[in-house]
Amino acid sequence: MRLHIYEHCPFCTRARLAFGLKDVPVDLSVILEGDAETPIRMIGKKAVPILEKDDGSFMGESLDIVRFVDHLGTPLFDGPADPALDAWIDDAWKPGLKLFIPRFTKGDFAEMATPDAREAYRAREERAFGDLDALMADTPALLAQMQPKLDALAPLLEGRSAIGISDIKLWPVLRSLSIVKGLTFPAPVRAYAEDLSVRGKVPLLFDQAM
Ligand SMILES: N[C@@H](CCC(=O)N[C@@H](CS)C(=O)NCC(=O)O)C(=O)O
Repeated sequence: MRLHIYEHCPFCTRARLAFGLKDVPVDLSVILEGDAETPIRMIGKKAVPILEKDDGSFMGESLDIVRFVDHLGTPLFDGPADPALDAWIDDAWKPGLKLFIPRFTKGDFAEMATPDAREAYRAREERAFGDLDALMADTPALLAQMQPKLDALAPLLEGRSAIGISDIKLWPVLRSLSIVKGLTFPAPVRAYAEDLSVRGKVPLLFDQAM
């Protein structure tokens, strides 16, 4: 099987994490930003992740892919969602985007391997979020908004070992936030993020924090 992704994409990260946690081998293939033809040929629209199955068929939608890989063995993610974690994600998603999206446009990701691809991504995000330089300039206010949310997540993750569908949604948000310099991950949040990175075989982004 082959998973077509952008490396920065939190939805792609859900699928990558599921494959890693399930220990199901999958080849990764990065689509260049600006290449609409490849995803449209596969699923009829420009969106990733896309799973290319061994029978040559394609599947889009991150949570459909997660469900598919989960059911290849004993399901891990079929249990009830964690309402507290889901509420945290809902609360943190929008301010989080404002912090990590402008940084993604400057990051070291294979889908931006050419200047044209990077510009295609920057232009796509600018259409969605407006002036990205203005968002970067707003960093102090956005950090002040996000830090208490990360602090409030700590007690929810303290000693958490069970893995379910809420973790598949939460961890990619934390991975995305790990590119943001100036945010402090409280110890239990950092430990959770590192643990799932190892178990899920997806790197965090602390090494390119900006
Ligand atoms: N509901 C979709 C959302 C996927 C999504 O929005 N992916 C983004 C990348 S992070 C995308 O492909 N955007 C369209 C584009 O590249 O133009 C899913 O969960 O798979």
